[in-house]
Amino acid sequence: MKITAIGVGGAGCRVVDALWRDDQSRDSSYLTATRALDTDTGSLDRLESVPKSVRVPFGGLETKGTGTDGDRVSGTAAVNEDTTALRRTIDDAITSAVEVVVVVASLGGGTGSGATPHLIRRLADAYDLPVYAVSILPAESENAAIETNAIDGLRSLREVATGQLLFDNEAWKPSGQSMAESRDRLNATVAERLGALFAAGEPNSPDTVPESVVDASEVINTLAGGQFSTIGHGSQQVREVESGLRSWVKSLFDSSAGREDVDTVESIKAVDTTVRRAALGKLTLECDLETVSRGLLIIAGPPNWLNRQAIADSRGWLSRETNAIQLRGGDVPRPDATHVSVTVLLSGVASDRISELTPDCDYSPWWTPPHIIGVVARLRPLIACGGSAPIVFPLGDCLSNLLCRDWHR
Ligand SMILES: Nc1nc2c(ncn2[C@@H]2O[C@H](COP(=O)(O)OP(=O)(O)OP(=O)(O)O)[C@@H](O)[C@H]2O)c(=O)[nH]1
Ligand SMILES: [Mg+2]
Repeated sequence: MKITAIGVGGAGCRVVDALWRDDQSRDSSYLTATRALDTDTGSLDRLESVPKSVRVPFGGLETKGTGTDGDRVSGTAAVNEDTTALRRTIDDAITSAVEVVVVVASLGGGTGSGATPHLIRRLADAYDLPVYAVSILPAESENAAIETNAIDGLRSLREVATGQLLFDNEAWKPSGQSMAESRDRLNATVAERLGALFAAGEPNSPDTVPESVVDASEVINTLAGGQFSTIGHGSQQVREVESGLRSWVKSLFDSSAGREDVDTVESIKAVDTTVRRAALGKLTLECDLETVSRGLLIIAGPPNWLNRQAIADSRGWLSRETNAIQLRGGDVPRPDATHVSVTVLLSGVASDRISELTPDCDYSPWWTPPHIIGVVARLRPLIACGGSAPIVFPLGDCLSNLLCRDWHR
């Protein structure tokens, strides 16, 4: 799928920088354009990969080019100060090829939390495209102001973003390491998972045709399962790594390169264990698998390792494991791959971490089991009394609860 990726604030820009490297490392590109937007000019200068031309400072009067120091209100003032310039740079980044816009920010930061919801609101108003936030949550050991930023950021983004893909620093930051020490690894992890998702539908090799293509609509429909989504990833090496020269020479003389005979039992095992590793391993946001409302399972690897029956069985397993109402799937044959790699997108998830941060909000979509149980519970008095008189009240109640998406509490 073709995306425009916009980073906001220090962490957001660094993740987009890592996404840029991920995109460059792939055979075909999913990134149509990038923008790195920050109130801190020094932080923009220190990015490693995105071209200087896409690094855009904003809010210079408000922040003097040194960031907001965690002040969310200042982040909002900064974005309002430069609306026209930001609008212009984003307009240039959203061409007709773009299918989805992704805005990455850490919700703990003043710039990320304060500016991102305003940017997304404007994007959503201006373009008929899904606009997803990639929201980075702070580690619990950070200060209270950072946590408050995250809480306010989550609430604001809920109103404006088409959905949020979460990454939880708390779960991923190795204990005993500072954020400065660990952030490159964390950002590479986010980029790897997002990249695997966005690159899945991009053509790899003219000789290999997927059984089931993952196009943008598969991702968009899966993300429509609810406000919060999480990504799992797993891989298993199934072939020796060959030097670039050796594999090039081999591909010149051997038209069946990448299509070696593969033991069926081995290939079934590889798919099966890698799918389990992706779904049961560490997700970008830990969640209760039973709360997933929609899922997407992407299995990539050397063509002969993508055993059809194993893929179908794994999909069945994931469907049972999650109770997902819809579970999509696709395969990505890669003749040069040395690994079977699995990416799972799970959406509409409920998570303890989100409940801790925003205990009074229920983000799950209205058709999920807790809501349906809530409706039945509320209708029970009506059914029990069997009368028509009280009908207005329970129905009115249900309708108002449906509108505020909070009816099982
Ligand atoms: N995953 C990840 N988290 C980061 C990174 N840098 C900072 N953080 C976390 O993100 C929060 C701070 O966000 P930043 O992006 O640095 O802040 P900002 O949006 O630039 O806002 P201000 O600097 O306050 O104006 C804290 O919770 C940090 O621990 C990073 O590169 N990756
Ligand atoms: Mg900053």
